[in-house]
Amino acid sequence: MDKLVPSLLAVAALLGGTAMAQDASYSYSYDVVTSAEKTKVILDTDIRYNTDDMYTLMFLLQADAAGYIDLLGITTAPPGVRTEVEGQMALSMLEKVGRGDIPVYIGQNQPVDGQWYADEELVAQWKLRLYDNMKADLDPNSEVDYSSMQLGGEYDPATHAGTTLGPAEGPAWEFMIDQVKQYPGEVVIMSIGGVTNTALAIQNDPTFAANTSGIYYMGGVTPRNGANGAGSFNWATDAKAVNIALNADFPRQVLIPSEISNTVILIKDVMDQIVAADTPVAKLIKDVAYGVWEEEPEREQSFWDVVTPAVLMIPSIIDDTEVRYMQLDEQVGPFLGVLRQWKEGRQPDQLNPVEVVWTVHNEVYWDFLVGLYTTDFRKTAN
Ligand SMILES: [Ca+2]
Repeated sequence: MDKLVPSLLAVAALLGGTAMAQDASYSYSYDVVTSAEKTKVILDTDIRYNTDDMYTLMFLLQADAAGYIDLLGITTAPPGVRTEVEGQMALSMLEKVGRGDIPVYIGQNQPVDGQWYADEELVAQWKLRLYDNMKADLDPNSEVDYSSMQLGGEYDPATHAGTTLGPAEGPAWEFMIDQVKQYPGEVVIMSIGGVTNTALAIQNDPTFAANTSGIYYMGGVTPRNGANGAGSFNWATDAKAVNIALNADFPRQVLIPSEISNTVILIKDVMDQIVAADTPVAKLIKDVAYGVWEEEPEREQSFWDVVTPAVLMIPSIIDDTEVRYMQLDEQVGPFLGVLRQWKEGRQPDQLNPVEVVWTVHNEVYWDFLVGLYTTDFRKTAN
């Protein structure tokens, strides 16, 4: 869909605010289509400090406090670091912002079949993704590589994983199944890491996918011209899991492809607006992430996962979208995780449509994000 983009003011007028924040610092109104009553979210994430996943969690916590969604819980996923460590970090973040009420479930570290992953030689030979992560999984005492905490800051265990909270009992996939049974038709799976937990939920409950509200993925290099896409960080970690999900009967599948990182870019001006606020979420971001922006004011940071919740809550933020049909290569070898795609009308019969979001209206996006992070919804709640 290529269309003229009206001016932002015209967009704001068209949107006609159905869910305006009560804080006057919001300069636009937004047509938030979700609500806590109808939209329950499970965040399936390879969360670590100072990653886009951290910003996504903060986004969802504020949206939950604002009543835009009901955040049911967090499930930890590959490929970031070991899922137990991710769980600790998530709990540490939740404790810091006073949201220990959100449960954290530890996900499965290894891919659904687990076969190629356990063969270190094979992985090295084909230079498969996540070799370091695999080593850490096989040897829990090995040094964990935190270099992917790319949004700033040195890793400090006391700050980044220290918490008095503990994870919830039971595997992540079981939590997913239980919640979908409790809220049929209302649960959104927000998959911003490997898709392993979701695939396990599908395998363990044939009614699972159809009874969700849909799945929103971040992953999958998906060239606009229809060419094959290289294995992405999130999806190549468990190509089989992605195919299980793509082939499941979700009412809706939406993909924010990795290419969104080319157009949605965090800059210091936005960070400055965020850290000026005294909300717990803004304070956490300031404490752990702002230092690198002071050291390097000109830096530009891709924002991958954090686009996903905005697309869920404000579909009108989508600038350009198209349906594609896709499968990943799941054979162990040089093409593992490579995405093959078909345009509408040319797809094999058995494949499901995926709504791919190529670009969003960036000004509206950043304005909404800053408003969310900097509004203390608990103070303005009735
Ligand atoms: Ca992620």
